[in-house]
Amino acid sequence: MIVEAEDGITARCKKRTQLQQPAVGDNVEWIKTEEGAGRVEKVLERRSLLSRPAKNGQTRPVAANLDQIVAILAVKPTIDPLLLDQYLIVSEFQDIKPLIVLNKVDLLDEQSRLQVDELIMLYRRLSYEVIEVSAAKKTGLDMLRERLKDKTSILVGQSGVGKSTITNALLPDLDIQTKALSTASGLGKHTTTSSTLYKLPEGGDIIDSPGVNIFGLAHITEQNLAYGYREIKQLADQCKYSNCLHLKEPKCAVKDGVDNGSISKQRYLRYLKLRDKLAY
Ligand SMILES: Nc1nc2c(ncn2[C@@H]2O[C@H](COP(=O)(O)OP(=O)(O)OP(=O)(O)O)[C@@H](O)[C@H]2O)c(=O)[nH]1
Ligand SMILES: [Mg+2]
Ligand SMILES: [Zn+2]
Repeated sequence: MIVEAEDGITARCKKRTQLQQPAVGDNVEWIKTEEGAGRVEKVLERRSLLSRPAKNGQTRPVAANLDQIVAILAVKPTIDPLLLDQYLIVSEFQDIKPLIVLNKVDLLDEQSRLQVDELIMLYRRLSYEVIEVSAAKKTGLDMLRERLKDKTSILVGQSGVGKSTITNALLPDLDIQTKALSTASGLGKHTTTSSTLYKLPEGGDIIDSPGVNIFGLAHITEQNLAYGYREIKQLADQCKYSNCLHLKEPKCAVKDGVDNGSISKQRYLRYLKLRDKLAY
């Protein structure tokens, strides 16, 4: 791992053997062992921590001290609302501010524009902020800069949506690797392999992360999953049973909400899908 000192000098570090695994965004105490190298001795207290599920029911830290999770969407390779919901659930659960960014708006044609508008409207109605950018054409970036200012933000989203391209566009002196999607499948191939934090010129930090599996629903219980859906959380106290999971229970305000259209059927179906994933 790379540690940056207050004076901006960086060092390639190992960690003390007994020490917990540090994550990107951690503040640490470290000692210099030789020129450009050192050892992390202590991880300082974290104000937030994202983790992902690891082997044998354990979790691995992904990023620490975040203020904001920026979920990037793009029509190419594809928009994955189920993945978006997972990011939003984690942000609700960890109480980290969410921001949705639609990248590659330059690629939208009339038909995909309509589809995307529908999706954006759904999330805006739930009070999520959605901003539109094109990292390639450099549009919408001032708004994004504004939202990133003085915060520590992580960019997440499936491989190929343009996380590294956005990072490059925000940091004039940077040139991190990005890769064209393979034309046959349109799918990304995980160009970025580890999370890296960069300092923004306007103040604040941005973390470019590798594709999709950087965090899952670690620590999320059935109840937390329901609370991760704002519209479900809002209606849940009107359900007959206080422990209602909004599946087949009678007098469920959430299912009534789906029936009368106040809750999006699509979102509810994704809730059910993620529930299945949790149980598994
Ligand atoms: N047309 C268009 N292409 C873009 C835009 N932003 C990124 N791309 C392209 O999308 C491809 C993938 O971009 P990356 O920045 O490598 O994607 P990533 O999210 O970092 O992918 P991983 O590192 O694999 O997770 C590259 O070919 C970029 O040039 C955009 O706004 N418009
Ligand atoms: Mg990348
Ligand atoms: Zn219910």
